[in-house]
Amino acid sequence: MSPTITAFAQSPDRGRGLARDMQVRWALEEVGQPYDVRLVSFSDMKETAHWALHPFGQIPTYQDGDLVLFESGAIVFHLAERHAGLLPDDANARARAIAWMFAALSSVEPPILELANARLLEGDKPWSKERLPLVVDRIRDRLKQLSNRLGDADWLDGEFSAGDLLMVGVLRRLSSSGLLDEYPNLAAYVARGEARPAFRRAFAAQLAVFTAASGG
Ligand code: GTB
Repeated sequence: MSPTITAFAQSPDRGRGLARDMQVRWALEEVGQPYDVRLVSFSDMKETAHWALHPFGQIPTYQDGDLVLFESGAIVFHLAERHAGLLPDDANARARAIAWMFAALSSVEPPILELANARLLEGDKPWSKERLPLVVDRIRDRLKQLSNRLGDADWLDGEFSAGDLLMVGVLRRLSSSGLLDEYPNLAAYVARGEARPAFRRAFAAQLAVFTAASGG
């Protein structure tokens, strides 16, 4: 039986593929693993049945037989460990690719999430205007470092890996901010990720959910 993931029945990103089921879908497509999707509403996610799958009442979740997983990074890692295509065979190269997975989620993503929170949750606070440039500068610091490391390479460490998949997923959150365009090699890196056939299939699948939900 195919694994089942959960995704938003109506994603607030309006089909831009920014919710985290996108990374899981992408990884499943990269490794050629068919999957089912169970769509959940915001209220479904706060029901007892969903708490049993996800301790924070969120998407995505992943169920395969007896195995239930949450956290998109852990799900991508699980898929990368069990299928060929997302982690190199060489032990050292594999360890470095895993380091990039952690880097995406624990070094690059936090300031990006901070900006989303600063805009969405704190935008109306009297101190918000003063704080925003500081938050943006913290993102720029990280992007500059990442841009320096990537240089003119296609991917972060040799062949495309789960590290690139997660990093591109994180950087895509900046697409509408204009910040990525300040680092042309990072913008090109994201575009390379988005051009992968597996990404395009995953993107189309999540967009179809949004289109159907909005009656299109
Ligand atoms: N660390 C977890 C993971 O990586 O799996 C984070 C999971 C998470 O944040 N899930 C969000 C969720 O379920 C959806 S993806 N939220 C509902 C809730 O907490 O009640 C985050 C997300 C949401 C919306 C947009 N957007 O509109 O652009 C982008 C990303």
